[in-house]
Amino acid sequence: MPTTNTAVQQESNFINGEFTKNTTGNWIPVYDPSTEEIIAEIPDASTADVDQAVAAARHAFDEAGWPQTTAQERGRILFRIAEKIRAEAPMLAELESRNAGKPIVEAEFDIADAATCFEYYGGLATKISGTVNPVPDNALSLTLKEPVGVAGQIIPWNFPLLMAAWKLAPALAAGCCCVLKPAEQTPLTVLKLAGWLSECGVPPGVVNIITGYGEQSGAALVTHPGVDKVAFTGSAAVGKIIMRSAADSLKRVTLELGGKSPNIFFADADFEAAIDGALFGVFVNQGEVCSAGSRVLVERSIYSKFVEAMTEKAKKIVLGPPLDRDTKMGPLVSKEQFDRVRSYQELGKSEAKTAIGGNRPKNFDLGYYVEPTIFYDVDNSARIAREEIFGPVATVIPFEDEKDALKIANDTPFGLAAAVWSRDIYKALRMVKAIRAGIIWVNHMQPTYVEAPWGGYKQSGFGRELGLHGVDEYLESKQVHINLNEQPI
Ligand code: TXE
Repeated sequence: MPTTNTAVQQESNFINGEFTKNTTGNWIPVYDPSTEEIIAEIPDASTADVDQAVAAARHAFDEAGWPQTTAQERGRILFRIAEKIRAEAPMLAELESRNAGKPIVEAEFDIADAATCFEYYGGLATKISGTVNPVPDNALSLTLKEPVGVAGQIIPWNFPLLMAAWKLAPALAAGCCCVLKPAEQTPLTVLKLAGWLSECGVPPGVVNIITGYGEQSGAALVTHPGVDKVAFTGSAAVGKIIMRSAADSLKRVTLELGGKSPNIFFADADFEAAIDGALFGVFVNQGEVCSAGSRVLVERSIYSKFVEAMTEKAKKIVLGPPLDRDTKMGPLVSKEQFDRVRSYQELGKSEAKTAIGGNRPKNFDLGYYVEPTIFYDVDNSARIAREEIFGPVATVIPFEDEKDALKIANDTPFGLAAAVWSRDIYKALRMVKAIRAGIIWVNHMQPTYVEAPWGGYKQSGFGRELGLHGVDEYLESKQVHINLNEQPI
């Protein structure tokens, strides 16, 4: 592992409104996964750095008056952040594409979505209000909504700036202060954002960014007594660790974890749209999507034709450099992810039949590229159908009828998302009601709107991001009872 390479941009933690010196002297390399080159280095933040960031956030929350700013002021700050992201969108999209390996066209969507997220919560800041409770006595009973305090936020590498927006925007709207740890693989765009916060009006300490590994700085954030709430997006394995360690100080925890989402195709669905939906559902963003439709359930009567059509269209997916506008699929984010997905591709060959893919693509000796892969005749009990692969690997499973489809769809430890494709609205809605998942699309897969809640059932976690629910997760409810009798009892 390289240490200090002066040819490479060295980034910093962002604490109390300033980029700080690397206190440990240890650097983590950040890669361009399409060339395997190091493009930057970030500090391997220590627990002392985390202490400093939490202290800054606590000061901003407890003493410097961030929660007391008016909702209008917080809203205006969020609007300014949205505008700044829009103004810098071409640069941010290029940086995101380069660092995460995602096709530039998809990175442009993500950056636009990040701006929209800040804008949405900017608007919502002035709509957060409490309630009057209909108590029976001669009294006025109120529920006040108050910010939960300092939020520790840990995000993954698949949508780097967008995930930061999903965490920061509702927290700031609610009046919370934040210490956010980006994934060690993809810290660059959120650090750019940090550099603009002051000009957008964010006071020092309200947002702090700590770079570093999960086991060190991430874990320190979760156990820190100065943190009131932890919001995490990542693997189910780390979600479980976080829940256990947050228990000691009984922190509020929200978890958005993995999935093995069923994308269900009935014979009466529009066939062409279905094929596109199946491919997009599992291959967008190289399949590095928590809601990926990685289990493709197909009704037996169209099964062979479906696998054939999916395979033919998959052959046309253009793999290439993420910055090339013709590229439809870039490399996976890291060597670790490449090795993980490659091992599932090999496992799949022994568990099912291969329609296409299963290897590293020819002519790609450099970069963490893998072939888009379709396994079929997969049994739902196979590991490739049960474990999250987080790469472009589809497992196609036949079903007999509605009852069978439902049984297979729900036979998973996860419950993040699902999609149902059918022209029969009665059947589609019966499925919608019976599937145990937090997000269900009908005749579509993957559209995500900031206005609608996002989160999972079962081992896909709990709590909701986005929409009105997203801000609720950063609020406490305070009950106030006012006696209206002039002679107190
Ligand atoms: O995730 P991790 P990884 C799934 C997906 C993928 C697998 C592994 O299946 O193949 O997870 O990816 C921080 N305390 N998802 O290893 O480790 C870490 O630094 C505190 C699904 O990258 O969960 C990073 O910031 N923090 C997922 C974040 O957690 C810790 C998106 C995610 O890393 C920590 C990503 C610890 N002990 C992966 N250990 C989704 N739901 O979208 C790590 N981290």
